[in-house]
Amino acid sequence: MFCYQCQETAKGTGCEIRGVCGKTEDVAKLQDLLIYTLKGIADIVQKGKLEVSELADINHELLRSLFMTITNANFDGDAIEAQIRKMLSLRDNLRAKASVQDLHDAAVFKVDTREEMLEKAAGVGVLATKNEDIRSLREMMIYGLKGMAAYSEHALNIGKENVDIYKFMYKALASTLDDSLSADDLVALVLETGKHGVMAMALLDEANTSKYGSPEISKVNIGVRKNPAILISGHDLTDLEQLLEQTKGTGVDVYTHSEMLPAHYYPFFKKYDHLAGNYGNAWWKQIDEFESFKGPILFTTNCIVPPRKDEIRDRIFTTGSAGYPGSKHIVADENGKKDFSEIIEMAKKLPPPEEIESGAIIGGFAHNQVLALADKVVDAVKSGAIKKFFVMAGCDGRMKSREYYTEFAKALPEDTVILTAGCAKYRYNKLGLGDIGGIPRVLDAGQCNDSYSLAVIAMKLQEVFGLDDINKLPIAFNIAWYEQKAVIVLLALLYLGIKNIHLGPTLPGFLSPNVGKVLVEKFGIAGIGTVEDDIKLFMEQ
Ligand code: FSO
Ligand code: SF4
Repeated sequence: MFCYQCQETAKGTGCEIRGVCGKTEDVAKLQDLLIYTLKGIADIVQKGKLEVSELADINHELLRSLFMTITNANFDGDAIEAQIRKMLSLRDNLRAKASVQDLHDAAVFKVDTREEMLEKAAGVGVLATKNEDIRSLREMMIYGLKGMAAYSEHALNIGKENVDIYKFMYKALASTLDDSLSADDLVALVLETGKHGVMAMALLDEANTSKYGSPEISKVNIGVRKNPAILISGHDLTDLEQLLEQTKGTGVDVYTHSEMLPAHYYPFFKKYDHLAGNYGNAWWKQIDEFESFKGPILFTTNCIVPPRKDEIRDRIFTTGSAGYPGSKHIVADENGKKDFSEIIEMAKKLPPPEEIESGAIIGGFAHNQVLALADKVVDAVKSGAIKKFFVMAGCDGRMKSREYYTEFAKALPEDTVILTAGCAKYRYNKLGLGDIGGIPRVLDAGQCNDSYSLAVIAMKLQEVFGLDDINKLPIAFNIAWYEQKAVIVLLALLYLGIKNIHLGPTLPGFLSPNVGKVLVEKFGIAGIGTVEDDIKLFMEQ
């Protein structure tokens, strides 16, 4: 196996025996074959000039397939094998209908057994592209597509989709099979990926706010009550809605976990009294926190950490693109309805969660809420009360070097404000950093996709201050990344013209030296240094 798609990749260069995330060699290979199958479908769509708006089933399964291969989403080899079979059958039907000539092997290969799949996968993974720069660009694009697919799937679950996103996905996937494309062609496609990332995030923002209202300043309890409870993790708000409806009046409370925390900011969810609070911290702390939670856990997406004990695995349920071998997977019926009764019955028999923290945290600073406070914010900047904003969005992770972000937040001058989104926030959202004239010093916009909100805020401030360049704003970008949704967020920010982004705790292993050089020269991308040096550098910029 070879996988280097996330920040925790072995030695910073690639996992070759087993994933640091816990992904087995077989699962890694099956994921590679699934991606290869998608490339084959894209080849048929592109060469056959097929009308993408007429491919609804395939479009939706394309999102699902890409999402299943995101870091920490699906560890279940059987589920991935089943998805390969489904996509091969869709591919073969499409090919029969389209009758296109000169198709790539990805569009015609045949496999039958799991052994044949694994054998085929060995020759079509990341390392099949020999030139390291071309490989780097192809993979960066694919990782961007994975992030884009995740956001598009959440929007689709709310009934919103954009055919231009699917069209681009086919174009980009097919381009990774085309050996005639130069590095420059691929750089252009990578930037186009960012453009479509903005579209996907805007679509999801529209879907979320049209269904659940605009996030507003909210206080979220981080302590516990005395009732038995279910913990819901991941990013899908429609799953949360269904769970809350089904637990109404059962005596079972629901707590959010990790990236589900921002659900509390939406007006729609405030009517559920049994939505009791947020339990725990970023994804990687689940090993201990699931133990003390006591009740069942529902994963709607990543990030799953392979549980150390069977007892915990048996309390884990997955749905959507998530999966874990031995944990029960809940499938939607043809109307998208999911039956969570087994989880609710399990919760009733288990003890209530054990308290690990108490008090409350504040969030809900997505674009609408911040723009409602725009006068106050602009005044604070003009008067010098706020010197600088720091966008510290992205992900958290296990590496010790991520302590940098807590130290950085603590060391920032008191006239600065942190704009955050994603699970990166858990490194500094409980530090009690105070406020500036009533504006909290940590403004949480929401999930990682709500980084879009931060870009909207920046663009609005650019307009208010009458600046010709977004980079002249007093905003610095110090982003933490982990998995592929962060890749699409980064590409989206680059597309929006944002320069000098610092990316850590380490630069991606999938950047070849030459591709890394392009990012540095064209966009001023940099890594992180020491807290002291970086703060000095940012404040002088
Ligand atoms: Fe985090 Fe995991 Fe949201 Fe990611 S929980 S790391 S970028 O899945 O998606 O921020
Ligand atoms: Fe390694 Fe990350 Fe790939 Fe897992 S997702 S196998 S940790 S590079």
